[in-house]
Amino acid sequence: MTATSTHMYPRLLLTGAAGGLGRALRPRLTKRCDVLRVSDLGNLGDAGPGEEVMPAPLQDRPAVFKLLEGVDAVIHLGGISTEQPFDDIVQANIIGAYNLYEGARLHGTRRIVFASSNHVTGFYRQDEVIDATMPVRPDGYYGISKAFGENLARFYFDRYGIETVCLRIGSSFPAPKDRRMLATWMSYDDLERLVVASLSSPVVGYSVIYGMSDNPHVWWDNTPAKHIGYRPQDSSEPFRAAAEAKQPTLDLKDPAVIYQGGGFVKAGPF
Ligand code: NAI
Ligand code: 15L
Repeated sequence: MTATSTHMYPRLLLTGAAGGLGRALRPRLTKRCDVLRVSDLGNLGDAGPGEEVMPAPLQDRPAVFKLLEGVDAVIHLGGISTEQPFDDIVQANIIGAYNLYEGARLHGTRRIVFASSNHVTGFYRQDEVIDATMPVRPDGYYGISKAFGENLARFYFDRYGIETVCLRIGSSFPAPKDRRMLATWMSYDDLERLVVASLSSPVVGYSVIYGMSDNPHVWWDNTPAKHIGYRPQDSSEPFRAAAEAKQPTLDLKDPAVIYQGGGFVKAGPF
């Protein structure tokens, strides 16, 4: 917090601001800082009150360094969000993450909230409950790129003291799309709660937390991340009947039903 601002992080950077989660968070985050700098490859529209619009491809190092100038904290959502050919993933998610952390180091950014993914551990089974202290089991190149981002965050904390909360987001959409998402779903309101908790928790160091609502059956135990203070208030339960009607039976031999990563475990080859 500065002498002239009431916000802990006066200037926030939101990458991936033109995407699904970026569009949901943008109006919510403008209220929580003096200036919200929004960035993406896609159409960001005009800058609203308290906003700066700075388009940038994440793989463009000079552009990303510029993006970090004067930034106190980052919500890093930008990048490829599904399983895709490795060469594309490398540019956006691996080189892009390096550029972001290096820019943060150069410009003194203090905290990063990194949109990781449940696909970092997608090859655990749906009949087991895991927590973030267990070894990663990525379910594709996308999951591997998120595991790289988490390791990069760990390194930038250990060496440079830049704090990160890695959000292993489950499925954040307006509603669960299938029966798997009854376990993995996170509402946009809970996403906002999770991001706000990740920014405002006094000491996070390097932390990893699964992003899900208060769903009745879940595969992830967030006990190791209690210090973040995330309290989900929504649940997938009201969507259960519709999801079961859409998908009345499950093929228990289908890898998408066996593993937590769902369809991602069998995506490709490209
Ligand atoms: P999205 O695909 O709608 O948004 C990602 C944004 O990143 C897009 O607007 C895209 O233009 C931008 N982008 C892609 N490549 C870029 C590049 N090279 N340079 C600059 N910008 C680039 O994805 P969504 O759903 O909004 O997810 C946001 C973040 O959260 C992603 O990192 C995703 O991997 C992660 N996540 C999302 C989940 C969800 O359920 N929505 C679940 C788990 C993780
Ligand atoms: C993700 O990481 C993806 O970004 C998102 O599109 C969803 O498919 C989600 O995981 C999921 O696992 O449902």
